[in-house]
Amino acid sequence: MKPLNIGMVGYGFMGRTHSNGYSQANHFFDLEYKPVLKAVCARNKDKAQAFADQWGYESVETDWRELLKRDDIDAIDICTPNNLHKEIAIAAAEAGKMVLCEKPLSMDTAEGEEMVAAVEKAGVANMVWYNYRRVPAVTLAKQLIDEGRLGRIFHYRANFLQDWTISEDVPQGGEATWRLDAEAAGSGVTGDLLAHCIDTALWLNGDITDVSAMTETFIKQRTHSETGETQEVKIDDACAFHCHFKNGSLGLFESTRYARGHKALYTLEINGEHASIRWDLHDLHRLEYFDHRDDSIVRGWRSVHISDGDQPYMGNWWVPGLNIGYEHTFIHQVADFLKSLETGEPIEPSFRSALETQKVCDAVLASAAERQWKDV
Ligand code: SOE
Repeated sequence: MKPLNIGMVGYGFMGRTHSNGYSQANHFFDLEYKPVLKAVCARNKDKAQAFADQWGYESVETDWRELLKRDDIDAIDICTPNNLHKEIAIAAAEAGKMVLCEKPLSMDTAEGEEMVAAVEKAGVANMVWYNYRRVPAVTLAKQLIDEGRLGRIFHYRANFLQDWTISEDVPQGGEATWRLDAEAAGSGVTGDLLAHCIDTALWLNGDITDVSAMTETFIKQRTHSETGETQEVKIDDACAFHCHFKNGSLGLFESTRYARGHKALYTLEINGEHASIRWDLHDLHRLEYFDHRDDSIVRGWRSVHISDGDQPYMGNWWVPGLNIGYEHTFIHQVADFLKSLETGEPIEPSFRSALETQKVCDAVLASAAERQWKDV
């Protein structure tokens, strides 16, 4: 087996999902390459060491520039807040490292363009962790659409609903709540949550041509967790937009962190001429499917339990009838990445594809700010 030496920058929630992916992929997938957890890098040495001990990283760095200088690192995995993606990704590409970047690719399109240029100029393998493409039910949805089972698509609808920032006591900034700080995150739910919905939509239903959006910031001031100062909140707490797809269908998207009762409810529904598809992250191993061509006396929504060996990824897991979950999407992404190194076929989403999501996010935010339709 060929080793693939990983240097990971950051060790938060995503650091754990990725590390688990690296540790598990070769147990379940037949692959030539095997990730080796070489180094984890974070400013706080004690915390980085504790993370390294827990997940089996061989060493620790406290400066990502030192990590890039190391000859024993093949791939840099960026799990930092969004404002650091660009600098690290470009330097990593220039150092000849493969670059795996957490979503969203960048703070905005301009940054994303520089990142795409850097990885393409360096000719290094690259990908962005839009993991929901690799939920087996979502991958199956892609297969059904590509087979033409839905026919002409009329509607694409997606939501990503959470409720963890309703209290005004939730601070902004710092390690745990950087997603509320515009300086670190770039935007709020648009870049954090709708970016997932947009990535899946572009993959399943093609390009978005123009958007009309509204955003709201419900809590205007929060305490900064590091400085203790009360500061204006500059992120979008909620965002809704509608849009046209290039294929003529209409899109409707909503995301908020103020939907009491919903923790991470990502849902999507696609309505076509012959059939419709519905999926829900809280029940992620099911794909709902309605086919109008069924015999009318038994026609209705089917809830397909995705656990059989002929459904995407499932042949690599347990036995039919047994579910897998959220963490498996990252294992799939690692397995697909390693396979892409083997075959030379680039993995998706690449930086270039993720840039398309960034363009839609920028158009959405501009549309909301200017109260106007915006072309993507
Ligand atoms: C935010 O709460 C978050 O963790 C996102 O950052 C992730 O991308 C999403 O998958 C789950 O929610």
